[in-house]
Amino acid sequence: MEKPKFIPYNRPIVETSEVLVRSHSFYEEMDTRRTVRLFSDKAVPKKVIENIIMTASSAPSGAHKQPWTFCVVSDPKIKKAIRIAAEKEEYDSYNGRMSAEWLRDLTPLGTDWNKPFLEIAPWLIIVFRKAYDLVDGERRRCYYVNESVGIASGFLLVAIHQAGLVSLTHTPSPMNFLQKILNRPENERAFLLVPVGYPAADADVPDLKRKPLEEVAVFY
Ligand code: IYR
Repeated sequence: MEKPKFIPYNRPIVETSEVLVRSHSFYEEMDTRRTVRLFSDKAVPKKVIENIIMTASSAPSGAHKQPWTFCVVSDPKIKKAIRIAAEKEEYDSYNGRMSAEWLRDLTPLGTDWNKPFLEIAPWLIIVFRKAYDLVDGERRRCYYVNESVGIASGFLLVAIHQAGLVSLTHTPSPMNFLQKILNRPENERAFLLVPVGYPAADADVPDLKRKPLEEVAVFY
């Protein structure tokens, strides 16, 4: 076995009073994040997308395999192909595949099978998870892939919000059409589709309330 190489962890210690301030102000900032479905077509520089992807890719992952690929689409022809394929699946889902309970649960969100944001948002980031790694054509294991890619996707959403942009976690189901349209290798599976951009001038969001601490945490 190779000896592991360690380096000092020397991020400066933050005073507890300052930790309190920072944790509260970050919570307040994150609490203003909303899933937005009405996008502006206003351009966003590619460098911004590169920065938020590097933030996402800084997430922890099983055995540090970073089992993800972020596919980024701005080409209108590819966006259109994705929209057509996604709306076909969504139409079938909303008209028979989803249960009555599921449809009822979605009523407050006002969603339906129409997905215009797939063409309007300047960027689509499609997160792929790697079921396994392919190194010179050989299979190598990845670990806790769903957990790892879920955490990286969370980082991605935080980075988008922090930059001042909006996003939406879109999960057309089934999603294998994305693997085909984007010509991904056999080890990659579509995980999440995240349009990124500025909100439309008239964007509105459902009037949702978040659960209070007592409902989401138990202290022992
Ligand atoms: N994937 C569909 C349906 C949908 C499902 C859930 I759970 C949501 O929170 C929102 C939508 C769609 O994107 O419309």
